[in-house]
Amino acid sequence: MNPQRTVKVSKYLSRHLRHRPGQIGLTLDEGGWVEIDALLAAADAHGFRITRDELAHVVATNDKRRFAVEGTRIRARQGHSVEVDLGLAPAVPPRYLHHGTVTRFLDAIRAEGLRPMTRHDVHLSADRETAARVGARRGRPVVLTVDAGALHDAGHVFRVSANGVWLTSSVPSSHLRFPPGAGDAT
Ligand code: HQG
Repeated sequence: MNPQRTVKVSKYLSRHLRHRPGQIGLTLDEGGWVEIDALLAAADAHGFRITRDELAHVVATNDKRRFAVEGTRIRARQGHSVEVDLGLAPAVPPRYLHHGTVTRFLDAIRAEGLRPMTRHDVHLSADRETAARVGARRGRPVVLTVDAGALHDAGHVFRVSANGVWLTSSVPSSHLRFPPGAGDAT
């Protein structure tokens, strides 16, 4: 399977398992699961044929382990905009977590903290390198440090997805550290 095809299938799966299942007539259950047969049939019926081997390859080799298969079902591990309950237990975060963003969002983030925007949760990374990669999707990355230990002590709930993404509902500006000079450049 060539790399472009792998990315294309992965994006298609992300789109319909996280954001727009209804667009191809799929319904996710409350945990975000769908039968693999139903997914493949729905994709086929909407002009995007995925073979069973391709699906297995994408699930197994995905760089961020975005998809989970259990028995005959599949779901996205995180990143949903549709309402799902991933059933993740609250977890104690490390003292610091990291969030990658870009300069143009900093004024808003300083004013209102990190908000989940179109997703369920704010996504945080345990290491700066991963956060930098997340920010770099939009431009030159700016990595913010989140005082996760203090937030947790203050009663904020954190969860960690099976592929190591930390999730929380919001991060107030008071618990964010901005790199020196961030926001001064364009
Ligand atoms: C920003 C990808 C203005 C936030 C990645 C981010 C990640 C604000 C954008 C995962 C804001 C939301 C998540 C505020 C936050 N005002 N902007 N108050 N608060 N923002 O894509 O964290 O490939 O929803 O900084 O690798 O960038 O999908 O979140 O720039 O793991 O598996 O609003 O998505 O993974 O963007 O990325 P996103 P994210 P996948």
